[in-house]
Amino acid sequence: MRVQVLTIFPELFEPFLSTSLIGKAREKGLLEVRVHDLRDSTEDRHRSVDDEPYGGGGGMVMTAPPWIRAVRAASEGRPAWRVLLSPQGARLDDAKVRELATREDLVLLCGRYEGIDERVRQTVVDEEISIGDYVLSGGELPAMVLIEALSRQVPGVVGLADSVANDSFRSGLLDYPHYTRPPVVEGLAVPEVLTSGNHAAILRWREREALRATLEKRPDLLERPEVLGALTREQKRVLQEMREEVKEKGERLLARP
Ligand code: 4GX
Repeated sequence: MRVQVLTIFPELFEPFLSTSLIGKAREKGLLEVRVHDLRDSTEDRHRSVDDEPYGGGGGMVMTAPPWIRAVRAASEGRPAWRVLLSPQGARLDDAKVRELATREDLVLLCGRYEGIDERVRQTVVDEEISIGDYVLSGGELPAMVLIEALSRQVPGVVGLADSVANDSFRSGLLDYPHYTRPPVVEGLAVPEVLTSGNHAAILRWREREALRATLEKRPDLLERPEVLGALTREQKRVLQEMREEVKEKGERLLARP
């Protein structure tokens, strides 16, 4: 997969792209990332990329011509899927990451200031994506979030052990709790089953705890048809049991004099 990034701050990407999983994926040739300085697509002496908004108001707006030139140059030869990072976009989630990861060529547009001239979106953008409902100062961090999530879906980037662990999100449930040495931390012991050596029991415990974590932290996930549909009869039984437990606990608290 090839990802190209358009930004006025290319230097923000260097350490991110050379570190850990992404650095290795690039070395192995599994992932190609090219970062372009938008200013290289300007044609004036000052290499300017912004101007005052028509209609007035505070702040500056990024001008269309450098963006349009930069996107066209990046898509030349190999047609790419062009993504604008912005708070106006559709929210990024696991399904969208998997869908984007099937594309051979991506171009990510990282805007700054109050935004980009609307005609850029109209002419050279295929899709607008947001990483969440909060306002950042630029699309660079969202682009890095997207690249990191995408790289994990490229075959060979994440090791086998990790990918199996990651499958717990694939089921639509949250992950189960993890423990490592030392055996006691602040008086809290490791759940005994994890040191029992009974692998079937460990598997059952993890499945249960994944359900419990989801019910307690993200009950909304358990309302999604695709998540409910993937639960086994046993998981549905356990879930019902946990819901009754929670309900009884609530009733006991309410009945307290
Ligand atoms: N998820 N921002 C982009 C400038 C901008 C505005 C409009 C293009 C169009 C953000 C987010 C985000 C702040 C990045 C505004 N560029 N991007 N920037 N949340 O907040 O993606």
